[in-house]
Amino acid sequence: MSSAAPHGPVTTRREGDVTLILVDSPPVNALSQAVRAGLLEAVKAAAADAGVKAIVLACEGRTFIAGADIREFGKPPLAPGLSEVLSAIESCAKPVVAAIHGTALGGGFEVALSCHGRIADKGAAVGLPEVKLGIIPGAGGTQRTPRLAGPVAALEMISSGKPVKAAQAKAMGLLDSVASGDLRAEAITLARALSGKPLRRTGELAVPAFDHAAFNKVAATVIGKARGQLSPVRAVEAVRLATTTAIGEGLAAERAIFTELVGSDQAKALRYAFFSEREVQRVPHLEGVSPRKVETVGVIGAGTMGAGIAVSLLDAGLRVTVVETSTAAVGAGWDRIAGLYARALKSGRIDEAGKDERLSRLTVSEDFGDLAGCDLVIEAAFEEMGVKKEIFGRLGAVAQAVAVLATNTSYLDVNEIAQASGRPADVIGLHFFSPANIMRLVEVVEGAASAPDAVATGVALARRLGKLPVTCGVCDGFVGNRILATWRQITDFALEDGALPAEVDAALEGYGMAMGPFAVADLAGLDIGAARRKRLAPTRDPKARYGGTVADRLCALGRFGQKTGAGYYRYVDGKRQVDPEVTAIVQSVSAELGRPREPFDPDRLVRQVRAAMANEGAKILAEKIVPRALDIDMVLLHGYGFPAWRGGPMFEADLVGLPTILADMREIHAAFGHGWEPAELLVELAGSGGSFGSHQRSG
Ligand code: 3H9
Repeated sequence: MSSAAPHGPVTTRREGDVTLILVDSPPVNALSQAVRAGLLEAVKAAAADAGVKAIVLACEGRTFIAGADIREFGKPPLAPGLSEVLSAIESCAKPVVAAIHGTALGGGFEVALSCHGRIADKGAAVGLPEVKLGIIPGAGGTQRTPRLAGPVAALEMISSGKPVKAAQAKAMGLLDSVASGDLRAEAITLARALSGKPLRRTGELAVPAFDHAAFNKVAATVIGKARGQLSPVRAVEAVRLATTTAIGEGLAAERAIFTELVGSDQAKALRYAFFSEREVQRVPHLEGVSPRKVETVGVIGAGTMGAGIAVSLLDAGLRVTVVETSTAAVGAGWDRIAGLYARALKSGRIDEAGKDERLSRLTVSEDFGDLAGCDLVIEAAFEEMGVKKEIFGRLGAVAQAVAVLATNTSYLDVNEIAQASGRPADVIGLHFFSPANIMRLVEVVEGAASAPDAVATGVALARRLGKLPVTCGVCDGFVGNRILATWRQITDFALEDGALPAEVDAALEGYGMAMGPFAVADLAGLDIGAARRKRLAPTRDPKARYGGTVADRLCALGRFGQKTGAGYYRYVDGKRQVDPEVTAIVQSVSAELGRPREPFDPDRLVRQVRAAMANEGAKILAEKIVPRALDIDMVLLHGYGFPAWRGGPMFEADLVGLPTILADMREIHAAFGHGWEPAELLVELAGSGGSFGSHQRSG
């Protein structure tokens, strides 16, 4: 029997003596006001209906409730609040069972936690990802999870924000069962079985005994890793409260922390990052353009980058042909790719069959002609214009007419490379980041002559690889490396003016960067920067301050970073250590350049770096290299370890205020001189009360 009670996105249906409450609010059944109101009404109605013995709560569409409606955050709260809905569910005299498919996240999982039973599909996952949005669970997640899973597991789950799969969630005590067949039917059976028995209300359970030392250890790790981000630290506080206070007090304290955090700049930044990550993939001028078909991809070069790209392509189910220049290089290339899979196997990321299946789709060849049948070819050869032009000349002749030809260059002019192919409309840049099989960012570079469908093909391929494509135009270093080159100069100047590498790294790691710039340089290899300085030397503006003397000196000594055991630091057992030899080099360079060494001011450096990034971003926007400030922010967040909780350099500049950024830029100009003038767009927006966020490319 079925009777529908229409209430916007929430409807009910009777299955005999069980009421099935169905949420249907695409795309992800977020808990908007209408969903909350509908749920409350449906639960109350079923509770009052004498013919109903039990209730099942399920969702239509691709997932169970994915959480609070993030778009409502920052606006005045609308009744009913989620806590009111949950207490109606938990206190209901009839059993309520959550039937979970897809993902039950955040407030969605909190709904499930307030039910008296939980059953999930095999492929489902549950989680409390709130810390990733700069908040903590605000409707009981921090208080109910420890009561089911124990405080240590709850702390790990809440402070990391990582979802857990159904089987693991069952083992942790978060689910009653994993469905073996029809989820809803099994949920109805469970609900009936619970009827007439004392109900297990999560909020009424005692927190199980736990290992206090283990809890403190996890807490210390979380706090140590937070590096300025508030939400994981506050999550520790909230979960700890569950172990020391009664449920009512714990819920109130959790709510207070949630309310405090939801209005914070960090939460605003993380919400912006969440939506921008999705928005960046909508490229306005490519709307409606169909990508070309891609099933077989060629890769030229099987070095570190080429091998990583090949693995990424194989993981996505594509056929891959890698071309190298000699028999020895073919063997080494195969070994490199197989080695990456051996590591994946060892870590349990794939199994033996998965490895074999992937490698069965791989060909490594010495014959350039093998690229003829590829739908798309990615060149990952040596970073030198002569080499690239020679390759694209041959590629233009060999590749089939419909193929897209991509270069993985980090800095070189894609237009010049495209011309060398003789078919520039087919050429784009696909700039992967190392290690290419892990890093999410791909800059999809649109040349002056690139056909829109070639660019759309690059975007579609990157998405298929599970990467985040950011489309941009041609300039030296594109978005990411161009901004990096600018602010790295500021850090180079800092060395000459009184700082030491470890002080600069500590300042920027304190700002939230994943790794300080000199530690990164040691990891990437100082030869990369040296090659760039050499390439740009003929066109370097003699009036502009040069900052590369310390780096040049280190390279001259063969200190190329971690791979040579020494760079800005020395490495003992893989650990970086301050090297007195570098201190001496830095000091002598200052003396040679006649620069007095001043006491290092970390706050000033951070302000300068922040302003320099935003200033270069303003130039990138004005030059129409990307259409929106969010494109720049997503590059920095996903490819350069910029702290997500700051939103990105453009978002942060808007938050700080463009007049302040402009004042910092003027100070930088006064200190470093020619080449450091504030960008025109920054001056204009600061003067007019505008923002980067509202500036959009026109034309
Ligand atoms: C919370 O719950 C707080 C509570 O503790 C306390 C409250 C008092 N709201 O990602 P997709 C949109 S905090 C609004 O591409 P997928 C998204 O913007 C919340 N909108 O799909 C996109 O829109 P568009 C905790 C949302 O299949 C569309 O849905 N929950 C929300 O790749 C499709 O999204 C989370 O943090 C939302 N909550 O992945 C979960 N979620 O099409 C956040 C999504 O216009 N969501 N949208 O671009 C996710 O992780 C993924 O969306 C999910 C699906 C895994 C669910």
